[in-house]
Amino acid sequence: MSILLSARFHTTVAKLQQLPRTGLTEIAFAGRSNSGKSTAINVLCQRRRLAFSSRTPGRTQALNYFAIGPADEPSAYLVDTPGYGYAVAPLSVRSEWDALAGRYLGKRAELRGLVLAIDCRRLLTDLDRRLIGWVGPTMPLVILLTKSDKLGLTQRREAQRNVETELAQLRPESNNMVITFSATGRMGIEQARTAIEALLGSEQSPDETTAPESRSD
Ligand SMILES: Nc1nc2c(ncn2[C@@H]2O[C@H](COP(=O)(O)OP(=O)(O)OP(=O)(O)O)[C@@H](O)[C@H]2O)c(=O)[nH]1
Ligand SMILES: [Mg+2]
Repeated sequence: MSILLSARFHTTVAKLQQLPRTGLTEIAFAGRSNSGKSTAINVLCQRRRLAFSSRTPGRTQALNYFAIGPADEPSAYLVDTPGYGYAVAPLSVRSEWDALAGRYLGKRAELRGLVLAIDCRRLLTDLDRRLIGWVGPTMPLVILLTKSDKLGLTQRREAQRNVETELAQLRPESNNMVITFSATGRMGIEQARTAIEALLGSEQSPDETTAPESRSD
């Protein structure tokens, strides 16, 4: 069973000073407004309304933390971040994004991976490229090509190839994963869970675990 199924709401953070001080690993979900971040969290965690999804862009304005792992002792957090690029958002909202989500994504030491939601019909936009640059070349990145139910098979493959090619240019040194994903069409869900579990370091089953003395690192 995926550890993501243990997810439950933990806290909402509206200011950087409120960030948890537990030191636990965090995996952030980011992307343009309306790209399907909150919906992806819900389907990956198999919970209907864990993260709030909405037709109204800009719905998520704070960082929402979800704890995973044993109920009495969380082992990590998934963090839903506010979307960017909502064209008609007032300037004050945009600078709030920089002050909270932007600084969180660029500076948080606990952040061990970024799940980037990209609408498969829009592909990478300048704001996405800026975010990828902002988190740096060593941040593990999983891209979900969301809403893939909106495209036919040939277009889905094209979209995937397009984004993979661009990522190989943007981050040639890094291991980039691109997943054709759809919450409503139930595509790529297991693949995304496995990728996120790998980011959390929980992918190993006990019999695959290397004995500490035989580790090379
Ligand atoms: N067809 C289709 N629609 C989807 C899918 N995933 C999300 N949506 C729709 O896209 C809209 C936005 O989804 P959200 O999950 O709220 O997007 P978000 O990225 O969290 O948006 P913000 O919080 O505003 O940044 C909603 O109307 C969803 O129902 C999908 O896989 N397929
Ligand atoms: Mg959202």
